[in-house]
Amino acid sequence: MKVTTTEWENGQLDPENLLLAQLNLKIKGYVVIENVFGEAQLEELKSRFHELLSDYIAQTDPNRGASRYGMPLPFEAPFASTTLVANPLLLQVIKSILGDDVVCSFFASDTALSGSQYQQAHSDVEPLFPSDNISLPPFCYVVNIPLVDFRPDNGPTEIWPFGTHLVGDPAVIPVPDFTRIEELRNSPVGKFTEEEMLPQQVITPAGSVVIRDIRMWHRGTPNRSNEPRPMMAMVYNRPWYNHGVVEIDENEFQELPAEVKQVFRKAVLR
Ligand SMILES: O=C(O)CCC(=O)C(=O)O
Repeated sequence: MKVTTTEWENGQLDPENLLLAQLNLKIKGYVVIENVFGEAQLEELKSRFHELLSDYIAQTDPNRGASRYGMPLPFEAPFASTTLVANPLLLQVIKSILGDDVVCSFFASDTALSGSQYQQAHSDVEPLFPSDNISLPPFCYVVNIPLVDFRPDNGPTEIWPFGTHLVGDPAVIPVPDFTRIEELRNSPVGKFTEEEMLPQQVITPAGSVVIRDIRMWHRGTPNRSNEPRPMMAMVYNRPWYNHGVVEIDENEFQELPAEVKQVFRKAVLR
């Protein structure tokens, strides 16, 4: 969906667009909001990101499948800007479903390098009540920010927006185990996701924001270009749920604007 200039200036979606975002999230399990970040901010993010990624690759083996890296991000400039981590529009949408007391519990990135292959379809989380097999209301959203355009050739994320986020059956939900990708792709659920219920590619320009229910089935796809395909990954959840830990320098935390402190109030200060 596109945001109007007035909505940007007000830092609020108008009621109709807010409802549209909510319908997408609740029913399809995701929404894409375009043009959230501009060229100048993206250049700054990309330049620091590539420095960090080179260092990380030098010290770490691929950890999300071959030629694929999940890399934590430091909570500092340019990543920790208020427009990014407590963006009023994004928070308006997320809080309208998860409540005003949301917490950000994960601050990282996913990069598909040239030569990366398909992951298996997976939910990022196990069901909360595995023995009850029930469909629960939303409790956690992933916010992905593509730092380059997502094109068919450079490994865009694929999603299964057909209510997969509402499946509560642990026997069916595909797990995020990247040491057994081919085995899981060849399992009955893997075959179902690739042969019976075809996924959709998320094709969207750099600077868009993809908000997705953390339970929605998705996967990384092959990057056939010569450039890395990086995206930031943040997780916002209801306060009783945690997806990870965000670490923030204590002095830096004290300087943060109130709205950022509020969302990162559960961060570990060091
Ligand atoms: O990088 C992507 O497009 C998706 C990656 C992913 O889903 C994962 O590593 O869990």
